[in-house]
Amino acid sequence: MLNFHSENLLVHFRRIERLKEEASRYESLDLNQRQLGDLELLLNRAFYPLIGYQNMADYESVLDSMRLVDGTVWPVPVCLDVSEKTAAGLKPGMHLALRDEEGFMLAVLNIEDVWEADKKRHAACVFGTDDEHDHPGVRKLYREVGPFFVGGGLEGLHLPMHYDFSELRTAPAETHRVFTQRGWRKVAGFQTERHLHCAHREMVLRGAREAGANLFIQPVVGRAGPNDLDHFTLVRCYQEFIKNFPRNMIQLGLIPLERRLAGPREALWEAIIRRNYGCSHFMVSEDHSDPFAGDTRERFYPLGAAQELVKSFEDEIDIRMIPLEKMVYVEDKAQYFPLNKVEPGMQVKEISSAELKRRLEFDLEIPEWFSFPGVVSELKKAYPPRHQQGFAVFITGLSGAGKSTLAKVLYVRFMEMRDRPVSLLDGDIVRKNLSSELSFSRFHRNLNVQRIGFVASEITKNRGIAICAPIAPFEESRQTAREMVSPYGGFIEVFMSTPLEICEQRDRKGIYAKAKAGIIKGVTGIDDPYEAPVEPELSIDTTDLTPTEAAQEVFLFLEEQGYIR
Ligand code: PPS
Repeated sequence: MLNFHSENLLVHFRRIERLKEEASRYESLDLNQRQLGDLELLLNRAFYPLIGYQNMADYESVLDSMRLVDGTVWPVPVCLDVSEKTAAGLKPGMHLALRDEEGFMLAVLNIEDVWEADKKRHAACVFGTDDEHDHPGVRKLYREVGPFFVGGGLEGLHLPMHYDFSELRTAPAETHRVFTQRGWRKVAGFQTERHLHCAHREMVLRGAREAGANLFIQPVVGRAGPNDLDHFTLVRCYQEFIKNFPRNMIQLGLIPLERRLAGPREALWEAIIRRNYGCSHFMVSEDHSDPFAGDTRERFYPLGAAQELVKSFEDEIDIRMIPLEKMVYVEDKAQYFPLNKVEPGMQVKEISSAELKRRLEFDLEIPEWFSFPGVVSELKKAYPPRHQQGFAVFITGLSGAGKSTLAKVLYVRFMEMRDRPVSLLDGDIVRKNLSSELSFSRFHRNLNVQRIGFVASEITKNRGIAICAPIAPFEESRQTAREMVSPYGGFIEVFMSTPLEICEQRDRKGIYAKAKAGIIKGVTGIDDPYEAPVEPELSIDTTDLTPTEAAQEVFLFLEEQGYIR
């Protein structure tokens, strides 16, 4: 059990002042989000009994036997990873100041070992394969984790700071206190990172009741980044979810754990961590921490292996395993049943997450047997129906193909509708304001289109309409723009396919004449390429179309797709 004399690894304030003074002579490292999660769990003692990053001997022992050198069960390495360059400047006996992304010093690492990791061996031991194509956890280890590891004890100055949901980010010492205050002798920990609905309520309630335990729902969440829309929605949904339980039997807490997806080993590790938070039981599903859990692919680890491993260590790690059973809704009984108790002839109903998303997008019914009104209302706020989402109309084509004219007609018509804010990012406007220093080289054109994509994605995120009308001659940057906008709303690529001869005849700005006279070089369509879009949502040739007719094609498409009504 947690030793309350060391409920965290933070040092006394006089020692903090001393360390701050000395830190100017230390090497320094800014931790990324993944590393900050590990540091927080070391400092707040969720990783008890670790008092710092594992040294080489403990690391090797963890790989080989799932134990520290002293015999304590510990199945997953916790080391600080650094680049080759950083490692070259570090030696045993030195101190390393660990800082957050803003450079604020959080801890000092007293270095014991620095070594180059044998990642293949690491992967084979922890994940059961060294092939990155087989396992996303291995891919992450190879690609995102630094090649050198550093081990040593920690002196903490501050816990990493959080500005969102801070009241839910309870440390182990606090959860111990809460459980004791409430008189909870038995507490079952439940870890999740998904949206939770009625089936999950039935599943965790059933597990907790069988063990006679209260519930500690502890979702895994990272630090909120600027583009992290879903993180806020998830936590709001959890807050709504727990309202549907009997009173005084459920507690919600967030944990900044960077999951490795190491299947059974990870389940055992997570059980140890929950014990440190004060849980007496931990709920384990048959595919717990499997990299392919929750999708349609075959699981990487044998079903039930995680439950068996945790069960076999129950006494030693001092926490009981509760096997979780998948629950399904049986329509004729109007009730949830464990999957293995469903009899032939029973009508089972399910809604996949893809189907749920579709229903949200098209504003369709989400039945009460599936989810709770509070959860659905939070989801609706985050995933509004298409007619309330933002979108970008991205018009691309040669100079003179009719982009600006179409953009202007769309602009006034959207303004007339008055249901969403509208921004016009015409090629000329952008070139004057956002990209005034750029030339027409391939690199600069791509950069220009990328900037337009960024602005359009911000507008879309805030549920506005962005009308973009650059030439955008290259597929690569059009694709980048699509990727930036799509997470937040629709991206409608409109290819103005008006032939070059027609554009040349129009030549309103005279650029084709100048190009032919050799006054300007690198004009798109003349001596610079235009790559036609591969799969645009719409192709419009304005040779024989009026601007109103061209706009009507766009409106029909938007209506059909549900963006306007
Ligand atoms: S790009 O390729 O998307 O970055 O171009 P864009 O920002 O849309 O700018 C196109 C307008 O700039 C004028 N212009 C040129 N176009 C093409 N090639 C060269 N070399 C060039 N030099 C200046 C041109 O008038 C474009 O305006 P539109 O409205 O498209 O006719």
